[in-house]
Amino acid sequence: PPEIQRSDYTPFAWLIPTIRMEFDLGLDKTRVVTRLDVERNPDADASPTIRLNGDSLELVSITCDGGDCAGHMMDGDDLVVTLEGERHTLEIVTELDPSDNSQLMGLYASNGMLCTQCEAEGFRRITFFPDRPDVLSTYTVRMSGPKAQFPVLLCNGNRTDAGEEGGTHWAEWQDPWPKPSYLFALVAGDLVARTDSFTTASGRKVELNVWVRDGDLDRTEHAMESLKRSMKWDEETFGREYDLDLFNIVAVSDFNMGAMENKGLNIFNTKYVLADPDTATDGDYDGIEGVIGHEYFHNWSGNRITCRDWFQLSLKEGFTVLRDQLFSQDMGSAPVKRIEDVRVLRGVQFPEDSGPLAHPIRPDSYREISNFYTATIYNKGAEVIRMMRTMAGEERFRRGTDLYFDRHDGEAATCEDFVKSIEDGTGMDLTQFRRWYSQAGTPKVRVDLEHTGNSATLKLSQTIPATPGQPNKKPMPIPLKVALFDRQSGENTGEELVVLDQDSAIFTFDGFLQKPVLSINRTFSAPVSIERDVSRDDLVFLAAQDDDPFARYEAMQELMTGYLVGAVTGDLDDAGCKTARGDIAQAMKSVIEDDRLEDLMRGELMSMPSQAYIAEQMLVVDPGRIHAEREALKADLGDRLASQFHALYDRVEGLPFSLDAHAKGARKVKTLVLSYAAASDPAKAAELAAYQYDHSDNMTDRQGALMVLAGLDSPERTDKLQDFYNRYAGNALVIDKWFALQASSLHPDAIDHVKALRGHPDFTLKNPNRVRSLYMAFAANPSAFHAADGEGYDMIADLVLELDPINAQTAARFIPSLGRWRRIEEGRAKLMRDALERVAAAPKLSRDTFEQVTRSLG
Ligand code: DPP
Ligand code: ZN
Repeated sequence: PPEIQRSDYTPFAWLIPTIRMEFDLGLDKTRVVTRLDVERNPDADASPTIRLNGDSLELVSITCDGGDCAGHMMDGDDLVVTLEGERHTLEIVTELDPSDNSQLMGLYASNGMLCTQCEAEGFRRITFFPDRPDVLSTYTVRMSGPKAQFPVLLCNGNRTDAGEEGGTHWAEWQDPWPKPSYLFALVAGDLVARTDSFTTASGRKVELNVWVRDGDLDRTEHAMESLKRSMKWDEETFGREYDLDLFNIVAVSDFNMGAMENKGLNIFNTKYVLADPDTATDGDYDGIEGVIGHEYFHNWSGNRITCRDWFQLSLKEGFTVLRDQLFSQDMGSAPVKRIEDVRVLRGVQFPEDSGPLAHPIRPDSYREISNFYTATIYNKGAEVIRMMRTMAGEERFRRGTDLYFDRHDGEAATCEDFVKSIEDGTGMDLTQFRRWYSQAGTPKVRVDLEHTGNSATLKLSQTIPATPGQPNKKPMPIPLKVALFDRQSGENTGEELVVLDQDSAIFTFDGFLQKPVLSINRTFSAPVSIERDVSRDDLVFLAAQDDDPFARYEAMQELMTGYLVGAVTGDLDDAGCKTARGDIAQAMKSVIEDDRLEDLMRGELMSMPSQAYIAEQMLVVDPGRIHAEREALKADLGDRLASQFHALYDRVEGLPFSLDAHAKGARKVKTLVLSYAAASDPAKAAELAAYQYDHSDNMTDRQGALMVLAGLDSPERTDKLQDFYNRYAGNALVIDKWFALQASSLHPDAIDHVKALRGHPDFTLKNPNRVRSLYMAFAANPSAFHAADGEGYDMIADLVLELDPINAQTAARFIPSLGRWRRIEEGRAKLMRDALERVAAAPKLSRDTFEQVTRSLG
């Protein structure tokens, strides 16, 4: 398959101002009649033909202006029509089999209902159309089908008419807002709604519905409340008001992504809709609020202003992720949310940026766009915009976004349009900053602090590692929030923002008779990795008293990471290891005993760096060694701090269930205590976890206990896993947790458990949530996945080969775990490559998997 280049962009030769579609719906056969009004685009080079994209489509018929359409031919999957003159009406008939659509792109059947997913290129699986985001049309859609089977018929926009005849009914929907085809959506099925309303700032009363299957209604309250909060927040924070009288959300259980922002008809993975305390964890509640916000915010950043082409994906995704992050920060604990977001960035995006799939947030080429819905486009994209906000300040940044929304409303825009708006609106010069859009790789910032006389000198230098296709990088502006602490008083002289925009720079701070303690990259103001020689004393100091909660967290992480890297590489001898562990225990003790801390934040400070993050600090990694050292540190801390951990557990144990921060914090530290105990005193931990499991009245405590038990070799493990399964049989989302807990467990036989679960009657390759619950969890479980004999790699390769023909998009998502081979010790690296080569050698691969495998071997 060819590579598509960003530089090749040309506007489409035709405009399609209106489109009318008629769907005659059936699970096995749906007939689609599409009428396109096409006219020449005065802003594009004229073309004698119009290319209508198709994918696995059967053309039933085509007419032009009501008559024969002599000049049409198939070119691969596309339909190319020769057209003379200025404007025409094309009518195209296609026939689909939604129940046979296991790719879950286009129109497909899920649990007896029909639904669609069109982003990025699914519309071409419904009808022939210029399926690109810069062709904007107003849609009128008539849908009809058996009323008993599909009592509810939904589409974008407003319902304008409906009727019934015999057992068949129909509805007509009109969306007044021109949109690209990827935002088209349709749903038909037996659904019930939670209904509510929201009145916008200017007085528009909007009907809100969350549609689910009968029986799930009592798990939709949190989703609805999150939606109303999102609508209000976007008015207050970004001045964005909703623009239709109706907003529908539909939950479906078979879905490739988290959710989709189709205009007026968001379609969601059930995972991001359904919640009650008995079945959803605190993390699930937060995830729902964040994703509901995300999709809602797309109504402006994505739908009203969309992307000119898919290279601009971060225009809508980076900005919308930032918007949902800020929303969640405002709804809960801002520092804890920031820490969570940074953890995702470092755990997923940093590895991507240092591996074979590294790409800039605005890529230059792709083969399959589905492969570019990445942590780089989304999360690093959000960080890049966050840096602009940090440099401008909130108020000025808002002037920039106001200008962007004003200037480009109704358009298909580019990342450059966004940056220019921020530049003009804030008055900043972002010429050099634009490099963040074109250069891949996580910058490394070397930091040295020197002290002479009464001044402290901060020396900074940056390097950006080479990435595929980009051997040499230019320096980028890196905004770093800095504070200097007086060692005695524990006070700092105020936070400052320094911007490193050269290869290196020096900043001087006067008024320090003694060398101060440096706190840098506070709130994680730049998505970089900091390299510095910092004493453990300074880290212990910052962990205990930095006034920026993120910096405290960072100091704890650095303390533990520094030790673990030293232990794994052998840079620390036995005596050095011992002192280091003592220092970590001391810092952890102050964290446990600091009564000014909220438990939610305490939990963050108590958390160990992930294995992926530790691995990122080393050039070549032995996953087995990292795992062993990390577990040993856990056991050591569990031992040394046993009485503090137990006191903490006892303090929070009796707190009644609620969703407030206090109670959430209690639940978080309880399970953390269990996991430290599991490493130091497994028998005691099993007993305590079983007790927590039995006495819990909520999923967070129950899942936390079961997570700990799943890693232990104890009779309670078998008991509680069985109990959990029986208790929740038939609840797909909870059974997903049951699979995931076992696949991600620290149990030495986890790999065998996964193999056995593959044959469980509840396992299916047809449902992406279920596939991910077993295999994504497994691929992210370092001790199991990196089994020294390569069995874990083979299991993932087998999965990819089997899943690829069924659901290519989901299959391709497993390739990056194998693509890390260059950073893994030799023995395993070869086995990982072998697994990739076996996939590459398959006779027929999807474009998705082919691209990922090729780049990973490259
Ligand atoms: N639905 C996906 C998201 O919201 C893709 N747009 O990020
Ligand atoms: Zn999005």
